[in-house]
Amino acid sequence: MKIQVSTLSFDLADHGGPVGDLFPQPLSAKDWEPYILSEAQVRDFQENGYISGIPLLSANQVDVLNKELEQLQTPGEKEKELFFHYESNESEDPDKVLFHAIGGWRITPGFHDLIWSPAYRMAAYQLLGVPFRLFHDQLFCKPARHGGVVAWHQDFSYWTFTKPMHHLTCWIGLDDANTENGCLYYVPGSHQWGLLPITGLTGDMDAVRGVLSEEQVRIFDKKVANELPRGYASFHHPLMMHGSYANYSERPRRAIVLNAMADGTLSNINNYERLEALRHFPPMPHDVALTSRHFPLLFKESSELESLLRAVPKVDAATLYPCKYNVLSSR
Ligand SMILES: O=C(O)CCC(=O)C(=O)O
Ligand SMILES: [Fe+2]
Repeated sequence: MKIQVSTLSFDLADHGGPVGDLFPQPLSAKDWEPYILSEAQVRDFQENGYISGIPLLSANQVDVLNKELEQLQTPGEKEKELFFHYESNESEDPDKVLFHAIGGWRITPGFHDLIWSPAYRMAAYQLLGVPFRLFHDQLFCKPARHGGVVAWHQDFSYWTFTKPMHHLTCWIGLDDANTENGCLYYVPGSHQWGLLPITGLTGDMDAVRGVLSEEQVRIFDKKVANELPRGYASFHHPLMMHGSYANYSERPRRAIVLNAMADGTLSNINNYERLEALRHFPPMPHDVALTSRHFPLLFKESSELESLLRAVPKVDAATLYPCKYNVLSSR
């Protein structure tokens, strides 16, 4: 990958834009058009809480990222300090492995520039409905044969150190993912269940059932497998119920996840009980907007894009991201 910036910072968070040419950037409003989600896709997201089958990476981009992933899985001491979270094996099952790391975008150029992917940015803008920032990225990698689970959860249950709830997750496959190698599953419509408590991420797959109503358990059984070819993505709502089973297959199942938040999202850290989990995160003073270089602005409504943005289908943000979760998260 060609690096455009003459001197690269060791911490790529110092660069508030792409540092290479892996993700060519639109030069005019017209160049954004191929990435616009249809009216029907936006409606599906609003109704079901997720959409899938979005092409995001070319074969070459996947190869570059998988190469860089090798570096992220064997980082030097100094590189490791840049991660907000790093577990080479977070699985609670001693016979399984789940690599989980947050902050890879600060370390290698490909993962850094991925957050600037135009396909990602246009879709995320339409599904959030407003200008947004990177919240953080997450690598979830399951090796062949003994890859661990990611238990059923809602992302926002882990994110109540921010407010209000106006976030979006993008899951991107770095391998073909299907039911054999531990693809993600969704429960359509579960984004309307309200905020549920944390029941664990890497232990008992089904722990969340203990906090669901009978009706929810019934709907839960209508889960759908999010099978995707590598380079394709799904997007889900911060209250969407999702999880992935073990990988017993002969293939790895690697994924990079991008989490975005509306520009103007505030820290709610004084109301957060799991401060230990944030010990490597940047300072986030309570009630102050998260605007530092660790949370780069990825999409703004510039004058150049104005007429295009008026025309693109967008979610009804007030319905989809109701402010009551602001109150709930301050309990
Ligand atoms: O990759 C997985 O299995 C889990 C991903 C996840 O929890 C997410 O995308 O929010
Ligand atoms: Fe998640």
